[in-house]
Amino acid sequence: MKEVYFITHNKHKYEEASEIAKNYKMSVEWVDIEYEEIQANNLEDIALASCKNLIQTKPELKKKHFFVEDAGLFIESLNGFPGPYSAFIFQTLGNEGILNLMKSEENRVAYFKSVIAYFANGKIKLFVGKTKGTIFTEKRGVKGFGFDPIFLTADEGLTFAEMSLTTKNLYSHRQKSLREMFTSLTTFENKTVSGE
Ligand code: ITT
Repeated sequence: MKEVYFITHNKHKYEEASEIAKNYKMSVEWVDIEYEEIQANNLEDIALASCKNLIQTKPELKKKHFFVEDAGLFIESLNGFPGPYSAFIFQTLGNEGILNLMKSEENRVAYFKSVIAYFANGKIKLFVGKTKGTIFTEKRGVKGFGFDPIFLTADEGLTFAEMSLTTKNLYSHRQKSLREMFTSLTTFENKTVSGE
């Protein structure tokens, strides 16, 4: 069984990835270490910079296969806000703050996006996943994390927070980028960016 390291502070993300990995006969090891996360206006630049920062500051990782992931919630009527600022906005405004901003808004369309930067054999590859839904009018459900209680999926009519991890893993943005990554691990040569 091939092992890849997932460098994240977020245990929920690791648990989602770990379950998906089993379908590909792979295993994910959780590594919770500090690294510099830049602020930028797209998730691709953030994930790539985090990956490069780790390679530079933790040279021992150069011998490993590892990935970082950056995700965000993009709300159409707010011109894509909070998007790449999702972590800060979740900490400051929280779900209540987003619901307040959306109080009299009829267009509730939103999507979650996940970008993985995967490093192996001196190269970095990006994998992207997106899931469309709407911002519900109140919080519903207690599972998951972050904006899960206010994100209603188009497919199931449930918020992510009302879904088990297994069901969220059928619909989420993250399972899409993870599946892309696990699928491509055997053909790791296209669309690479230098890791140096
Ligand atoms: P890392 O250590 O991996 O960066 P994080 O929790 O800080 O973990 P991100 O920066 O990728 O994760 O995510 C930004 C915010 O977006 C995060 O704080 C959540 O509030 C929200 N978010 C990301 N993915 C989510 C998901 O699957 N469900 C709900 N909210 C999510």
